Amino acid sequence: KPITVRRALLSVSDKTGLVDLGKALVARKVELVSTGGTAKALREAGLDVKDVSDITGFPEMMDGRVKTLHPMVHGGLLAVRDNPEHAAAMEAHGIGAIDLVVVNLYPFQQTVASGADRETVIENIDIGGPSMVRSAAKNHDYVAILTDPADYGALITELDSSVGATGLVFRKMLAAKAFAATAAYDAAISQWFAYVDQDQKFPPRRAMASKLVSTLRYGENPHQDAALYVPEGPHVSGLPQAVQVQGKELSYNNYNDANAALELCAEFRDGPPTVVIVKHANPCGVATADTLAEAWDKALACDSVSAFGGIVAVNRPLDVATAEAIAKIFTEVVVAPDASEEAKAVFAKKKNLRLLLLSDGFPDPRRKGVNQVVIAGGLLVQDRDAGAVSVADLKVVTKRQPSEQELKDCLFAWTVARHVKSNAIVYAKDGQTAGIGAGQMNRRDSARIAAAKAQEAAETCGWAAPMTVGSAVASDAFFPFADGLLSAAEAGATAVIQPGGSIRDEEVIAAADERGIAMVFTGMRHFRH
Ligand code: 93A
Repeated sequence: KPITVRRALLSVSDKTGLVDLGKALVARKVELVSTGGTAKALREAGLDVKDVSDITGFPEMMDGRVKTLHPMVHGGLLAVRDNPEHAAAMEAHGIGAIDLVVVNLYPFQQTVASGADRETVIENIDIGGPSMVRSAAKNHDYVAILTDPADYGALITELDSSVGATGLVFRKMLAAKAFAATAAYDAAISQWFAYVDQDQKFPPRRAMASKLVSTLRYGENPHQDAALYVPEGPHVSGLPQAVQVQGKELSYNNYNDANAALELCAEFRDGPPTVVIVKHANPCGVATADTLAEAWDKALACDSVSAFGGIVAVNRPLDVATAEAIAKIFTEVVVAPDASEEAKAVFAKKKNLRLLLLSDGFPDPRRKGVNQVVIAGGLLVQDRDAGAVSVADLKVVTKRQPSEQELKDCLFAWTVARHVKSNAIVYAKDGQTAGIGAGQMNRRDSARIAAAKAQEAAETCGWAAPMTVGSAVASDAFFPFADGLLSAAEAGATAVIQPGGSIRDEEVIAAADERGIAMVFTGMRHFRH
């Protein structure tokens, strides 16, 4: 059913596009009714506007808390016009129909994000706005509800294509969007009350409202539909923001891998130049050096086979030398805090390579947050793994103390290992991963794979010995048996970092002592399944 738009109620906090919309409506013979600030803005643009207070017969009162909460407004929004009783009630009380509502709400989320005091936050809980949005959306058979300035253009197109009326399909689409907007708004308010205002901790909150950003070409596989959402609400400030500078549209797997690269690289955000190469959400090479270009060479050396088609993250603005080196192999995505014009020019020749620049740099790797995993019958929610140990927390359990260099290598390997799928074994030497074993069902296999990869790297690079010789090895969880440690010793590792806590710790320590290995316990494990 087309509904001719004769009267519009406008009440907006975000006045973007308001005047243009008002003008377009007036030009189409639509009568405008508005609340205080909105009416003022329209009048200043020379438009004729009626005040809501003239319709309700009440002034806006109580600091604006009560302005549109009135039967003259909600009757005009909710009346089922084809229902004789509703029509009679409108007639009896002189309620005029409202055909179009344009509302956006008090900026609650922005007020919270600005660090405003409690009173200001509470005052920015919009009551009248969501009420109008919900009334109009419920009655979408008759009323069109605009909650997003981005839709103003579409409304005018709609009016012009159906002689000043809106169609049901259009109104239904707007109603769906309107309820999503009020739901997200209320979720933000409820989260603020539950977690910010009360400083509540566990259980981790699940109800993070999210908004659709885009539908993706497909999911992990071409037969799966997929979409990207971003969270809304008071917890989202501080999340990383990236701008895609060039390249094809990001795929589902690209997002997932780029995320893994970003999270690992964030560990080194205050460190020396660092390059992370990720493949299938696991790092296949990580290195720090004096320059990014050098770090790239070292990271690539770890597993140049896997790096093909990889995702790269760097912790410094991308320079031309590094860009040229990266461009030599097929790379899906590069994540960087910035890039020089020359580096961008190098990538510009690679049409498919996606370059993501982080507008606010890398996020705090220890920031609070939640992880969610969907299981067959529900949703598992946990705090993100923000735990960390400092050098002071490490306990040397072997006869031999690690040297300063070994300790450095241990911590580097440990940092990488927490970003590797369990069971994770990482060999490292001189700020460079030597071999990474990921995702095996037993720790000994991960250790063997990591050593085998280091061996392969040595053959590819023409080194006399694999880098595992004289390396440090990290294990994301304790060695349940001595075999994992023995396999590390065989590969030439001289230092071990692991959580400890196995009932066979004594056995593992004895095996290390027998081989002159220095071992430290962290007391904290980093499973990642
Ligand atoms: O304080 S309210 O919850 N009470 C109301 O009756 C009411 N009516 C509209 N907030 C209310 N609004 C909101 O005022 C709208 O959602 C909009 O965000 C804002 C527009 O006010 P103004 O036109 O004065 O700028």
